[in-house]
Amino acid sequence: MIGPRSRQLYEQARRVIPAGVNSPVRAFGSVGDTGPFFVERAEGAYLFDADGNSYLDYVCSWGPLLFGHNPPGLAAVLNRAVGRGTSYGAATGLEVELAEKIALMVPSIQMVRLVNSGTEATMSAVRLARGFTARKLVVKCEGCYHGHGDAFLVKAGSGGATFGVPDSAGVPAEQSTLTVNVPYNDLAAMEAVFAASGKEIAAVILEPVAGNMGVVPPARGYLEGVRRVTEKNGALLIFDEVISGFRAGSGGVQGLFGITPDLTCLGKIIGGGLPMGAFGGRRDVMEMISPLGPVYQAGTLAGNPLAVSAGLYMLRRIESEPPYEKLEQLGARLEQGIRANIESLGLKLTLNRAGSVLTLFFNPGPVNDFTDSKKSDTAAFGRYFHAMLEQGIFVAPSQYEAMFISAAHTEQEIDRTVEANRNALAKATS
Ligand code: HOZ
Repeated sequence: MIGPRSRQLYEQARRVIPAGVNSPVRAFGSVGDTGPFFVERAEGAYLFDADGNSYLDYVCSWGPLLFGHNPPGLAAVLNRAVGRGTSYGAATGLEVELAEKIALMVPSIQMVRLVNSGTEATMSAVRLARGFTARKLVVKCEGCYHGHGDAFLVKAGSGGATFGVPDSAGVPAEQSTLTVNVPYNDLAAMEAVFAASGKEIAAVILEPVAGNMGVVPPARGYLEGVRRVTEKNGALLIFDEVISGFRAGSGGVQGLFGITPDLTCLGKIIGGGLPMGAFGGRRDVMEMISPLGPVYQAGTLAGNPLAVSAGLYMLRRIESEPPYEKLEQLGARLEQGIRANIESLGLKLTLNRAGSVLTLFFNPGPVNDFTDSKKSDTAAFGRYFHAMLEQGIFVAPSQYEAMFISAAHTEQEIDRTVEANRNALAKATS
């Protein structure tokens, strides 16, 4: 399915870009050696590559495209914004409107800073937590991924898990010792870390629904328990809702579960497909940021008017046309179809779903943490990935990622996906 033009671009790309890609998982490296297809354009639920192939897209730019590619009206919004200049390095009314909307929609956010990516958001949130608490340690969960800041590349999910380098070279050992890892969904382990080092822990950061070891929802009571233990010990709780923010619901996972973290990291959907992240939360904590307080954080392109315009488009559309019921229906339909395929083929695979994100693990399961997730048969996943691609369906090229459904997907496309899934499973497991 990887056509001659894509192959040629890949050859060219590899000469000037490491592995030919600007983000590791895109290289398709863990699912074989074909190299990736190269995208030319996208519309609705579809990607079109340089060879004229189309793909029903379940990567959706890894999450931002809640309403699909090039949703109606966004191009006009961006064209108007371009006409007013692409970057000012100065404050705008648009930023105020976006910040007010975020604060209205995300329950825990009283103040928010806009940055350029989810990685910037998590790095800044951790610095802020350390500055606020005057403590050093950060607790994260094995297999959670919080971008590529040094503090997080210890037992990291996503590309780290995909390529078997969860602990990155280039992160000084001294830095790694400040990050404490615990298994996801294991409250006893979290409590034990606090019992041992509670006075040194600045923050716990976690994905309230994990999405980067594949999708792993929180066990009943887990998030509530983490909230309790952090509060009791004076540590901040940081929810990384870069994936789940505005996807799990307009208030993210925290809105669904009624849990109030101290800080929240956002990205993806708030940029509407343009580069943007944000971190926000308690007013007393956020007021520690420069120039109000001593914690430094800045950015030339932060609050960029194009990204902010795209973000406002997304949040306004969420308000006027909430997509969550439809996304849940599509997610449930896909889940039922895949489960029926697994059963009729007599396979032992695990499907985890949280609303419009899901992962099919080549693993009998259950998958509740990174140890479980890593038991997956990644070779079989690679065969499955290519068998889906041959049928014109693009799922993430890694076992340790999520499938994203957008509101541009339809029931017919879900049904086509279920049929392709059956063929691909039969092929991948024979
Ligand atoms: N680390 C991202 C997925 N969790 C991949 C980003 C990309 O390749 O665009």
